[in-house]
Amino acid sequence: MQLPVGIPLPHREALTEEERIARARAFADELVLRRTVREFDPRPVAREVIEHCLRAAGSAPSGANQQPWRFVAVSDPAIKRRIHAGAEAEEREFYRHRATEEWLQALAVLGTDSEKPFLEIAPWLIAVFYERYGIDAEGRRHKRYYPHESVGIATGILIAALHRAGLATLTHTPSPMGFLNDILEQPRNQMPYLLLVVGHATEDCRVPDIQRMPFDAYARFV
Ligand code: IYR
Repeated sequence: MQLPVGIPLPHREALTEEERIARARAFADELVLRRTVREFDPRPVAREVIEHCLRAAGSAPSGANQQPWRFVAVSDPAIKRRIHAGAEAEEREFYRHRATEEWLQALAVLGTDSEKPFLEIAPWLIAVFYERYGIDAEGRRHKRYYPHESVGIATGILIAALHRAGLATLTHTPSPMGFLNDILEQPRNQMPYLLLVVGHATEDCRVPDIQRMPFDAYARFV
């Protein structure tokens, strides 16, 4: 197939099969060490690190190349305080009223509750949004294609990049997250997708005693 438009592929890497296997193994070996962390240290992280990780995230493939992701990286203590208050208000509702008994039971292994002190302690919060629709100069709305999938992929790359940079992350999903639009002054065509908490784990950080599925339980070859 000859594409009717386009430029020659700008980059490819010539590896031997051996090098390829070694790289694939090393990447997996590194990523499986990632653990979601809920006990963060206040130690700061340079903005440049966050910028590079966001650059990696922005390389994601997206529906019709519309790149519907928007990221707001927050280190301002006053804004973090407001996000903390907004998230805990929703979480209190969740744990007291919204969550079903079955949901609370599924969460028991994580030991979570509505208290989210890490939202002020961690040096960075990255609010992830997806564009529901674009708005052109005439104010017309334009549909975005596969925004959830596109932003999910970008967020996965972001988490991998942050891990590679030696940082701990927590994918936090207070629900609903409309308070993020208000606090961060993001327009209404942007839907909050996830709040990523980023920083260093505390010295004595503990994590839930949970395991990953065995490989054969989630992948097969035909
Ligand atoms: N958003 C709540 C509850 C929660 C829900 C799921 I699904 C999790 O995997 C973890 C927590 C909270 O952050 O506590």
